[in-house]
Amino acid sequence: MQLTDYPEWQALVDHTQVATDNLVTLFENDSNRAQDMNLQAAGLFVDYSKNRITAETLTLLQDLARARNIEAATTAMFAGEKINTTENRAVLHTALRYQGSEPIVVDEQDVLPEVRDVLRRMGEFSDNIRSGSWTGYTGKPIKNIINIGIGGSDLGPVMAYEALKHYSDRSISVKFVSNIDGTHFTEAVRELDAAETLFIVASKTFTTDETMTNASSARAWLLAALRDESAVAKHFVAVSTNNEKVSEFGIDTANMFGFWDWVGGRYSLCSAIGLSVMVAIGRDNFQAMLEGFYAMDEHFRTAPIEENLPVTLALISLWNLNFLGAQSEAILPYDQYLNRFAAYFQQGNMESNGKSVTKAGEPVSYQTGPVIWGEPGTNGQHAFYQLLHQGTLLVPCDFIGFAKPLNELGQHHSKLTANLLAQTKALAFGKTADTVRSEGVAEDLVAHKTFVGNHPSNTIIAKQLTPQTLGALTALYEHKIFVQGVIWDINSFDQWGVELGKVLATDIFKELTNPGTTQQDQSTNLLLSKLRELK
Ligand code: G6Q
Repeated sequence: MQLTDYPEWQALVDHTQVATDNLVTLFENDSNRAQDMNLQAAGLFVDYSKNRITAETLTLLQDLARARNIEAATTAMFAGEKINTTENRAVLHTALRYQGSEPIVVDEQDVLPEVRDVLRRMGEFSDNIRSGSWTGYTGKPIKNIINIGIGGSDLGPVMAYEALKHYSDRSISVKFVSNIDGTHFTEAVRELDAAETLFIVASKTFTTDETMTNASSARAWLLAALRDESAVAKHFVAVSTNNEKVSEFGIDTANMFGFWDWVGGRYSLCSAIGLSVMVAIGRDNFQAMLEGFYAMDEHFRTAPIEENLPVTLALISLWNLNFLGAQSEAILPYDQYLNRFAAYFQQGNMESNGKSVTKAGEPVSYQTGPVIWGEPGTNGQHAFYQLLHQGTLLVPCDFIGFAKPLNELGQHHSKLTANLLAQTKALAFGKTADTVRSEGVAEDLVAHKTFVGNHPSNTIIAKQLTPQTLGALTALYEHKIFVQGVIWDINSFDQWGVELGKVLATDIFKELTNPGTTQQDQSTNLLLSKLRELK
């Protein structure tokens, strides 16, 4: 049965027709609304009262979640069942941060001993780099780490490195090279001494063209400076599941950190893919981050649907997307350190839930994953918030803020927080034409200065941005994506949609480097000839 044929879905359709109340009215009619519409877990407090929902909306959404067996699906994921059906793989990123003592079995084998062994080796490696006991080919300690990876092997480490920079060792610079554009690599190494630089080549498959191309250029750059093949072993380590390819590249597998096919790229931050982050912040802080993830995992796994934070945020988001017509969601962290958080979940969400067939391969008849975007506050306020307040699109927003700043500086933090709260308030409650008029605004400007309000948002607050908080926050969004995927009956853990472009690029590359050897379409031919002409 298609999701839209479920009576629980129909009940929500009917409810949409009656639930026309505006946020102003919803708050006026219920003085306990804010008190009733919040949840806390793993150090995060979430106010979801500024959504166009009532208690009944939530109940109907929870009924839908139950009808889609969300609890059984969650149990299956945590138990290592092969829920990634198109690739026949378990989905066990939760095992990477599991702090308990029960075994987690995949293909009749407990995965935890290996998980913990890799973490221990990562810890030793990080200690050695940070203490200077790992030296480069010329005997100098390593001062620069460059992570070469893309997609899931880049965005997570970048996000977490930026988020936890406050906790990092500033005597080591950490950079990330992902783009196949040679500019990315060239600019990253521009002022670096090869003798002090170590490359972490992070690639699950060790076949990704961007990463292999950048890694080859890194090798050539290093050898141009150090002029001895044996230097590679002191300046390259690999994070991968592919021993053979790592050896082929010339990296000693003793310097390889493994992970497993049950770790999806965009869910791999807690695996060895996080090695650059561990080097930057040290093993204890990395462990604290894992504990934060685990705290949210445990909440998600055990809390009843009504009190479950990832489930609640997933359901409210689903309401906005499937019933109120939203097509995107903005993630707006009011913390400069979270400047890559929205970009991280742009991949996390869009690659997971940007699907249009069900698990059985049937076309869906409802909207699935939204466009995810966002920038840290307050920058966005001077850029795109105009559209949020007065545009024609409905864009639900998540605001994220902290009670205590990591960098105390005059009144900056109070001003930052005031802006966060002011934006959620302005979006929800707006400003009526009458109020504008009462301020003496000329009649021809009244419409321009009116804010209709009624824009939904969640506000997520924590005490301070710590490794634990980041872990909990990240797991919250991961599980939100999972819940929506289950309800939409799609496979959130494959990404076939990225394949076609890769194949076509290989063919076009041939044409670019060897004209006349392939058949292209008219438009591509014209663009190729224009590019040749302009070269
Ligand atoms: C993420 C995707 C994708 C992947 C990259 C890099 O879930 O699978 O973003 O992480 O394509 O792949 P490799 O790690 O294999 O280089």
